[in-house]
Amino acid sequence: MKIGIVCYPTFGGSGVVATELGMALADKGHEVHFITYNQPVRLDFISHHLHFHQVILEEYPLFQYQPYELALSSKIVEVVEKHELEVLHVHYAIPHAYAAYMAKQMLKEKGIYVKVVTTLHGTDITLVGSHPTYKTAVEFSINNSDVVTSVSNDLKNTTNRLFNIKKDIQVIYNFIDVEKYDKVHQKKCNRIAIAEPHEKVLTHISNFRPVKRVEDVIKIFYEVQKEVPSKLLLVGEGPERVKAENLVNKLKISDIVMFLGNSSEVAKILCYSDIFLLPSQTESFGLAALEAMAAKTAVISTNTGGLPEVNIHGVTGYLSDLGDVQDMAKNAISILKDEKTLEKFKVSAREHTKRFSLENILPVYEDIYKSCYNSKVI
Ligand code: GMT
Repeated sequence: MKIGIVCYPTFGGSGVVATELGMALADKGHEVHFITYNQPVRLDFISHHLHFHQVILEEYPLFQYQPYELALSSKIVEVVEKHELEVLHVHYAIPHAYAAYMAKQMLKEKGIYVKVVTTLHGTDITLVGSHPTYKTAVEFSINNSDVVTSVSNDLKNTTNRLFNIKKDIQVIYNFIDVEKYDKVHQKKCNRIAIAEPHEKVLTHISNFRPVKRVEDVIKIFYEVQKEVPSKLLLVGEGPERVKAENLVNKLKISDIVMFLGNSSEVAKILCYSDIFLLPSQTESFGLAALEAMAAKTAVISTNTGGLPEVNIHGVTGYLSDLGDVQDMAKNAISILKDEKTLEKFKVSAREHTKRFSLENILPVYEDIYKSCYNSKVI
């Protein structure tokens, strides 16, 4: 099929899911067109089936804010028309579902009919989408998508609670290419570059926004390193980075905490890790936790949002109440206290990811595209 993918090109989870999906579809022979403002950061697969169309914004003195939705919807019209796309899959409702709706209407005027699949990812519903500033337009664009999917049952329920949604939302979990992580593990993981053999490695990966509670990550680690010799790897960039650095300095642990910045080598970094920390305020799914589990890493997280659908308490890791740093530290120590327990959690975490494998989830999206394309023109 000929599929257009609209997404954020950044390290955020929705951009990662969209990019991995596009690459997997191209690998299966579909023609995939990414439409976004930059080349997606995780786009590392070269194929003649993959295309990238950049949305360019024009400066004009009158604009305090450049109208991205306008430029995006015009670009969508151009790409759909030129490449005869059969379906558009937009990731993150704001503003992509809205821009896709506008593009669809413009195309209709030209006698071209394209179906729109919208995937809700989390903060487009929970933190931003339901804010009165955006709510009306978000609700409208969800209700006017041909198919709506969400990345967890929790996000589906939250969407139905916060908005007046008139169509069924199909839950399709985030997915993972499990084999990719196995390959990295099979190659020699140069763990000694990060930690001494007797030290454990704890990792956190995020875009360092307040919702991720990076200060809690540091507080949990502070408690853990008192009991278990260990190192903390912090991967990512964002508004909370300076606060995090200040806390590390204040607690005098800067020699055992490493800030690695943004990285597209997540699988390589995770091969060093024993425990992944995700104490988020809310998390619709927690793709970073799934990636960690695929790399045989146990997860210590909060029990918010869709996290209990991914991290199984007492099996793949532990869940705690939001902000309960002491409980999360206690749980991490209980896993790290002996090699047998640690290995048991690591193996279970890796095993559980099979449920979210690319080979299970990809056909679900393909079926949606097919039935969408074959359904009556609207
Ligand atoms: O929270 C992020 O890291 C970014 C955000 C995004 O939309 O880019 O991630 C959301 O989408 C991911 C992919 O579906 C989910 O795995 C994350 O849980 C979700 N983040 C939140 O809900 C906070």
